[in-house]
Amino acid sequence: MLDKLVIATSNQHKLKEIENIFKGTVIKEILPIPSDIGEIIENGTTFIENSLIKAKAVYNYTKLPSLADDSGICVNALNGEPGIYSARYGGENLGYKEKMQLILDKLKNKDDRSAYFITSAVCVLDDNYYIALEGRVNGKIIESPRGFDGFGYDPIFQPDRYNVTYAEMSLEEKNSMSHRALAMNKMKEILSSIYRN
Ligand code: ITT
Repeated sequence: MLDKLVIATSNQHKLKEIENIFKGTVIKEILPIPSDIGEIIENGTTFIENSLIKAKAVYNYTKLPSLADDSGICVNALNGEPGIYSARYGGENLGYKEKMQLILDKLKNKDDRSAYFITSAVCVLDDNYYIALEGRVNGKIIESPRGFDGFGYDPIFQPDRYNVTYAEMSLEEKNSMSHRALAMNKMKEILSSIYRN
């Protein structure tokens, strides 16, 4: 058993999705990020670098195994934008309705609306050991937002082989196939094999 795992995110939606995936596994207790940790500067140039920065910062502060998630949406016709800048796209203070509109405006007159969501997950276990992996789901940007569940860019993203957006799925449905679920389920398997006894 792993006694405690800190989820190194200040995004409550992500925390909820991750808790839902890890409940009832080899992890006894899931802890949120300490409220007094201060700002963690995500100045990496890739998703993996940023999740390592977050997981290491929380591990160094708590000295407990820490799991971070850096994720985003990448639109192929926009050269992968917003990508690692998904949370800051169009400016930190711009709401998600406006951020989504920005993408929709930039895609006007473009034939290729393909996009993907990616999660890079890093779990720092101790001073010498971390696990890093990714989950990715391909799909497309629809013409206008649909659905009210989820968060962020969920209302404009429709995964391949589905006719609903992420925001039209329940938490359980999104967690059965999302980029975050793919990454976190792999992480769950690895942690289970390490901490089985
Ligand atoms: P932490 O860094 O504290 O984990 P954050 O929200 O800043 O929280 P990221 O740096 O990974 O997280 O930024 C990811 C952004 O990408 C996030 O704010 C959303 O806008 C978007 N995003 C990530 N996963 C998403 C999902 O499942 N559905 C919709 N949007 C998502």
